[in-house]
Order: sequence, then C-alpha cells, then structure tokens
Amino acid sequence: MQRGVGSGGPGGVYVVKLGGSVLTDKRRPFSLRLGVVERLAAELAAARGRLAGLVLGGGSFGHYTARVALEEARGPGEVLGLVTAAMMELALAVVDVLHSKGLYTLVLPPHAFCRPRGLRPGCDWAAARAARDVDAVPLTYGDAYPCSRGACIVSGDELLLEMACALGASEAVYVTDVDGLIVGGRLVEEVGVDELSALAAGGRSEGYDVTGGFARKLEALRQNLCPGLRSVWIVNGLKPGRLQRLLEGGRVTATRVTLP
Ligand code: IP8
Repeated sequence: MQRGVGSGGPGGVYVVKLGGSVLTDKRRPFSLRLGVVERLAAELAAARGRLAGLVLGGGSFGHYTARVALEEARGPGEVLGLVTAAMMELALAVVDVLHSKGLYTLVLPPHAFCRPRGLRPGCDWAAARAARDVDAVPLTYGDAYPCSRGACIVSGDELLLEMACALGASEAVYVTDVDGLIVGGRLVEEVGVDELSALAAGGRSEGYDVTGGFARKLEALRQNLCPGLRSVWIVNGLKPGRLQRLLEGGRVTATRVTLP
C-alpha cells in the first residue's frame, strides 16, 4: 500500500531535476513529451517561490545521441558537437515552455561553466546565484564536455546535488517516471542515505541511457552532499499535481532520502 509522506516543510528551498524519462519518450529519438512538460512547467510556476534551480536529464536527446555516436565510433569532436547540440535543443524546447508559463530561466550549459572530476561537476555557480538575484531560475542539464578521453558526460544527477549545495537549497528533487524507490513491490517512503545501498541493489533504466544505474546515482549522492541539504526526494512527474504538492509542502506519494 502506498501512503503520502511528509514534505520538506515550510520554508524548504528546492532544486529540481526533471528526468529524461519524464521530459521525453526514451524509446523514441528526439521525442519531447510536450503535454507533460507543459503541465510540469505550470506546477513549477505555481510553486515558484520555493524553486531555486532546475536541472534537465538527457532522455532521448542526449542519451540517444551519445549512444549512437559511440556505437558508430564517431571521433571525439563529433561526439562532443552532436551531444552538446542535442542537449541545447532539449533545453531550449523546455525553456520555451517554462517561459510560456511565466517562469523565466537563465540557461547554463555545463560544457561552458563546469570542470567535472569523476562524479563531482566542479561548476562555477556564480552566474546561477546572480540569476536568482534578478528573479530568474538558473537552469542546467546533463551534458557532454571535452576531457582527456575526448568527450565525457556529466549527468544531471550530480549537477542537481552540486547546484542545490551551491544555491543553499535544503531539498533536492528527482522527478522521475516512478513513484519513488520501490523495494519488494512497496514504496519506501523515507530512508536514510546510509541505508540506501542495502535496500536497493538494482534500479531500472529504460531506453537509451549512458549514465543510468542505481549504484552510480548513489555514489553521486554520497560525493556531492553538503551540510545544508536536508533531503533528496524521488517523485513521479507523470502523476499530475505531485511535484507541485511536494514543492508547496503538502503530503505526497514519494520517497524521501534523509541526509545526515
Ligand atoms: O540524463 C545525461 O544526463 P542525465 C546527459 O541526467 C547526456 O544522466 C548528454 C547523455
């Protein structure tokens, strides 16, 4: 049975990652789920006061392009060019919708302001802070960047956490296509970060996905925590109203990962 769980509480400040499985149909290349994006944009706009930043996953734009480019053994410059262009295309499509709802963003492409090392994005968040000062929401996304191997990928998973820490957010939210962390057919409503690896040995990822896997996500979480961040949420963005309720501090079906 699934029950609602608590919220980040009054005064919670949120940074939200809209996962690629929600924004796009991951089984079909370059397919934006426009209806879903419009609804989520409206939910985010309604809870604007609590929203410090946004991150997008790659979905059938970035992951598809990276997978095909790697399968076809394209040169690193071509991979870099194709993947960064695909992600800009996704970002601009989503930003168009956000702006149509009155939620104005400053787009920060990671290849231009981050220097990732392993699972730590190493971004310079000064422009993100400045955007907030003028009431624009900083928006970044999973991306490709030049690295010693040629082209590497930085996932929105770790960008979300680093951004949350840099902007002083108390809550980080993964908006996915599942209700939360499901173990043995049941929703885990609340779990401490240290109990996570014992609880979830697997984790699924459909379609084209070059950064998936629960173990990687968990490691990204461990490596990017900071004292001000209280919880990390997993919420289903395909269920209308859940994201908005979470941001507004209401009770909602989701998993809350509590942080030390
Ligand atoms: O979907 C990956 O970002 P993610 C982005 O957040 C690319 O893991 C370019 C594949």
